[in-house]
Amino acid sequence: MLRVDIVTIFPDYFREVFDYGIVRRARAAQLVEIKAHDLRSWTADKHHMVDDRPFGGGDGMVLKPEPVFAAVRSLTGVDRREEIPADKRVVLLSPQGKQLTQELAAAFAECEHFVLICGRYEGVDERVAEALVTDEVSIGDYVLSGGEPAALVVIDAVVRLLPGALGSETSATTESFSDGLLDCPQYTRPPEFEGLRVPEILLTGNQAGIARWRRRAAEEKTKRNRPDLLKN
Ligand code: 6GU
Repeated sequence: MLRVDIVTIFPDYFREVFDYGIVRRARAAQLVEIKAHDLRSWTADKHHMVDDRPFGGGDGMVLKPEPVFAAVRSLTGVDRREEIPADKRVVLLSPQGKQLTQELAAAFAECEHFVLICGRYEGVDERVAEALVTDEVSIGDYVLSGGEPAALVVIDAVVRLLPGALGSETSATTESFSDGLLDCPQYTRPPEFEGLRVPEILLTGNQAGIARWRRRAAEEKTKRNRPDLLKN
């Protein structure tokens, strides 16, 4: 069973999002346990302060290190990166992180416990990245107001890779990027909709012809939408 702990100033944000689809099924089957924790519960002062003004000046507030270190200590038993066992990951979600890939999601899916710390866009005291976390992760080159939506993305990408999570669907679903191409286009009934026809070859039952068409269509779509995947 994979254990996932989310550390956030908005625990209620996660109230229902894990109650749908594959993630819901994986939780019901006890493949994963997901809990969202309020960062403020690890504050010691009476105002439950989680952020403060940046040293050196500037706009915005920065998440303080003490509650974040205390959260990781209480959830993992340790509060230094070097002491975190190989089967655990402590992840800081921030736009400064390395970008999430299918490969990284697969590595996360192999661990037994991971902690996701949701940053705020203004910043997190850098000592968290320097000394506490095993991975600093971004989900792409755009700015979110906080790490919470990124945590959802990471969890979805990881949970569907857990053995048994996809049920009857084939594990080939993980392979969209493994051959370096996007998935081929798919069609279903009706064969004609408002004058828009399904490619004729798909209606023939000619499996070899269909396989050739799919390969070509995947290559064309990749060239059009993701030419960067073809350049290497
Ligand atoms: Cl993980 N956090 C924020 N705030 N923005 C992001 C992101 C994360 N990944 C992409 N943009």
